[in-house]
Amino acid sequence: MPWHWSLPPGVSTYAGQVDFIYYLILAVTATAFFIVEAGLLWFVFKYRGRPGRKAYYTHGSTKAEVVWTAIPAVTVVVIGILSGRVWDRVKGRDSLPAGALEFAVTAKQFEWNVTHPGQDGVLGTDDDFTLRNQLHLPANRPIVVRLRSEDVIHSFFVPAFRIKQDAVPGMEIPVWFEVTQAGEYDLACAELCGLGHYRMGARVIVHEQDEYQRWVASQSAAVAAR
Ligand SMILES: [Cu+2]
Repeated sequence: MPWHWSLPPGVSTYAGQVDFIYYLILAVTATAFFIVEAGLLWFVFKYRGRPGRKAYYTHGSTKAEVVWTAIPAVTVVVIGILSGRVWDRVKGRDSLPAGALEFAVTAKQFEWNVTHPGQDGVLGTDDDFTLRNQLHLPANRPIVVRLRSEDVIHSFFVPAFRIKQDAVPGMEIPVWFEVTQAGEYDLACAELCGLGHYRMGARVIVHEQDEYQRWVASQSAAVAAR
């Protein structure tokens, strides 16, 4: 992928909301950064050492303290409320969409094993098949990934979908997303999990719906022939 300053294009239904929070926080922190640095430089200049100037002691200003406490407090509460809504949609207790197509993803040092639901679209049946480092799914349909780990903590991260979730040994953690655009995307491990962490990547191949059906049929035929 070509290198960019900005985020990779977001291709999930909630990518826009996640990006809004990201850019809002970036704008707030960038504004604070430039104001603080400008103030610092101004004070360094204004109160520089000059002949005959004596040190001056002050107990500060209650008014200034109230202002510089209130503004960040209000800002943090507003960001908290706005991001809470996005969090609820993406990771909330009841956020899993009904009728989603389910996949089982098991992480281990240093690969992703993806069990696809097969032609019946149901996980845990005979026509399921497992691929290493490949996740094939249809666009414009809610997807649930049931995430597990066989050894240490890993993290399922698809930047283009704006989703990241730890895979924790002993737990099955569901993750949902819906992709709006067919294409190939990177799945990376986002939790330092050992010496091979850097190469723990996989491809997510998002098909159009009818193309996905054809692809599953061809895979199932291959499984049946074995
Ligand atoms: Cu890992």
